[in-house]
Amino acid sequence: MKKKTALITGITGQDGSYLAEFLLGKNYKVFGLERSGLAIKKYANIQHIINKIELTSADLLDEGSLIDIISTIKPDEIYNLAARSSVAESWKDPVLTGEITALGAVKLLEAVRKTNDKIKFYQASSSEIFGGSKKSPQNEETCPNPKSPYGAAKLYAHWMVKSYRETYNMFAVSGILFNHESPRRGVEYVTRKIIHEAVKIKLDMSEELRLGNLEARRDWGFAGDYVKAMWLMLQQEKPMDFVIGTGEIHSVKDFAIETFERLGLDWEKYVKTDASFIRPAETNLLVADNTNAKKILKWSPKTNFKKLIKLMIKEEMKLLSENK
Ligand code: NDP
Ligand code: GDR
Repeated sequence: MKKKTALITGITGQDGSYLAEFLLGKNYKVFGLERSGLAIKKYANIQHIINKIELTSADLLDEGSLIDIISTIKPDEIYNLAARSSVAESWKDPVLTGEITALGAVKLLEAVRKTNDKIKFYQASSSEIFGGSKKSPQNEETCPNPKSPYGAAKLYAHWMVKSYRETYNMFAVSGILFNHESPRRGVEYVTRKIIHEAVKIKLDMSEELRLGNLEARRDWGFAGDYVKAMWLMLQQEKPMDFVIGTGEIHSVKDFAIETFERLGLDWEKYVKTDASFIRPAETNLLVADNTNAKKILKWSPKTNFKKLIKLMIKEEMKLLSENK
């Protein structure tokens, strides 16, 4: 059977690296789109597979460069994971967030439509599109109501995917993913920040951890589990959007307590609140109703809250001990 070819945008990020690994395991030829013009290459997440994938440079904002790449590579599937992915940062730079996270997705959709509209297209949508939702848990029928520039940008892309699917009959779908974490998560996100700082404290490399809203709650899963759901969505007969999450919520405080306890530390001694990490707006209660994913995709999360923290601590220990 002919090898399938996939193009992943955002391959250097957390999800891109896990998805590339997963697709290599399925015998795909994997191409990764990296940002053109970057002075410093950010290959930490893909270093271990760099010889098995092909990287190609393009600008998500330059439709012509996307058309060139798609015409050359001729992918069967495209996974659009590239985005300015920080909700907190999106308040500081709403215009750039809109350009990359919203318009970037549409430029890619247009490039697909103009080159080969039979390519299957996955869009990394987000629970942030439900930020202001009055109803919880959220599923595929929940009315979107974003509460941040990032959420609004993701909703624009999400809606365009739906429009292209319905208007041009394209196999274009959005995975509405709730928070998913891993040792490859950027340290600007709260789970990795807690793990990173707590392990530094354990190793006498730091003395405190400063956090924003400790009462904020999230539905946290493991990124390694979630990339399988992305792939499954493109293997269905009919293109459909899916909500992907664990259906369980925990607070930032719960996450910190579990992390510090596991390290044998008293969290109250080290965790301080810092108003500079508090956002202009918080989301309402975001928790996934993953019924459709379980029933139709036969997908369910394998890694629970405690297991996630355990695996993140283990990797952080390794990383920081080596660099001590
Ligand atoms: P990351 O922030 O780890 O990765 C984002 C990727 O996008 C990086 O590879 C980055 O490249 C790339 N990128 C950013 N700007 C551009 C640009 N202008 N042109 C090309 N590439 C660009 O995010 P995650 O892996 O965590 O998330 C993947 C996707 O899923 C994102 O779209 C995110 O918004 C979405 N999402 C994530 C969730 C999560 O909990 N992780 C939940 C729901 C949705 P570089 O390395 O050069 O910076
Ligand atoms: P989120 O993730 O905004 O949900 O976006 P993040 O980890 O940044 O925040 C989660 C919650 O923690 C609270 N919080 C803090 N957050 C950060 N970053 N730093 C802190 O010090 C801190 N203290 C408390 C926040 O207020 C928030 O409530 C992520 C991204 O991956 C998006 O791309 C993705 O779409 C969504 O998850 C689903």
